[in-house]
Amino acid sequence: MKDFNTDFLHAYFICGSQDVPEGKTLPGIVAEALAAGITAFQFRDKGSNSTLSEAERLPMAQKLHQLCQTYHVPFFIDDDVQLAQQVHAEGVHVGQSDEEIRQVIKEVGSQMIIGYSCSNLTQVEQANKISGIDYYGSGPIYATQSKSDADPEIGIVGLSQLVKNTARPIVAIGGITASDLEAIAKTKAAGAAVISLIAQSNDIKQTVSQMLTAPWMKND
Ligand code: TZP
Ligand code: MG
Repeated sequence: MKDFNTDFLHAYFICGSQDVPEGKTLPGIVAEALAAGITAFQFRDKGSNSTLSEAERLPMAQKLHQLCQTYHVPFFIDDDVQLAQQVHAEGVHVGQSDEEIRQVIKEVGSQMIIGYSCSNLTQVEQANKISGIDYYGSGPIYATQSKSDADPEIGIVGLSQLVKNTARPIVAIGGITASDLEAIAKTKAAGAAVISLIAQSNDIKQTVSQMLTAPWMKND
């Protein structure tokens, strides 16, 4: 059975081999982030800068899932429902152009947490009509270096508009830095999802602590 809690979205770390700075390893960064207290992890390995082959992706996903289990932190797979099933991930996150969301819900919605990217108001309103989605990822708040085909930035104003019209918790994503967290929390978004803020941090413990202590809404 799936177990979803909005608090999972407070400090949501996304990372794949393409995001790892020189001198670090993917399991090393994930272990550091977990020890620092991240509340969810998503394995998102893609693009021309990925250093993993198809064959290496499965054992890496298994290893990262095991690490997450040690910390009782939910493990998500980006896009790849089959890989998520193979490693018994707690969740899967799909975009608008990935496998059709209704199909994903049919296949794994009873076992896995379902995240869905909704970049703008039209997409949120459409998604609100579909049952079985647990949370939405917003459109990029700011410019991002971590996704080459990112949708247009929506800013804090755009995020507020999505939050006001959503039927589900929304995690903010895209170019988020520590100084943005307070404004993001004030929109009543459920949390922040980041790649570079953690992957490129010189002090992961402090970065994650800033994410955890942003004034997120109390969920009780
Ligand atoms: N989806 C929208 S923006 C983005 C994804 C996966 C990348 C976020 O990375 P960063 O480094 O936190 O901007
Ligand atoms: Mg995707």
